[in-house]
Amino acid sequence: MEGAIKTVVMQYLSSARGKENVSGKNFQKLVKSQMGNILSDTDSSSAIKDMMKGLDDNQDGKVSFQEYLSLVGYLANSMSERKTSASGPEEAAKH
Ligand SMILES: [Ca+2]
Repeated sequence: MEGAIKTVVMQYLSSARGKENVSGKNFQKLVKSQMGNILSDTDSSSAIKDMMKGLDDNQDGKVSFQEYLSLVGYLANSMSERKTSASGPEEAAKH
């Protein structure tokens, strides 16, 4: 678990390259390289762009650590719903 948290933080820091935010371009790379199995349309740049717009609370075109964490939280949440749902994808989609 500690290793997983460390990975989450280190991936962000390496994508941010010493800055406080991850640029749109580096966010694309981060999602494509790290979340390809968990997210279905990571090979579509426009889908990632749309996702980034949804995350970008302060609309500065960049992803802050807080905004990144909401994506991580969303993914963790959908993963736990998939694992706990006994009744298949249709039922899970209603939540
Ligand atoms: Ca932002």
